[in-house]
Amino acid sequence: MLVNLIGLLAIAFVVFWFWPRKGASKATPGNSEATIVVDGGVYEPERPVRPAGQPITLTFLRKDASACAQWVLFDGVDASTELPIGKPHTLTLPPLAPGEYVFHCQMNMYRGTLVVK
Ligand SMILES: [Cu+2]
Repeated sequence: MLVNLIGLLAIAFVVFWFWPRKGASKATPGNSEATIVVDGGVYEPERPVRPAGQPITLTFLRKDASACAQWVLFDGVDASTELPIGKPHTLTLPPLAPGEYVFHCQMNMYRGTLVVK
């Protein structure tokens, strides 16, 4: 019982400690919520631009039903995700250094470039 209470207090402390920072990064301008549409063999926009040094949220909307569009993978970033058809799907990338990061389908046919600066 006492152990549970201590555990709860520890969780509350962790949540309290990290909450303000999370809120701050969310409020930072530039991390726009634009959706990347996957349709007809292309990503639109093909060169989304996002700020460096903060988590990057990308929302993909896959309209393309072909199996080719099923996955999106990022070169040089430990991130990939399966995309449902017709439903927005959010992927969060870790903070990145300025540069260009190619993303593509699992067969490397659909290609886009994430520009971080
Ligand atoms: Cu493909």
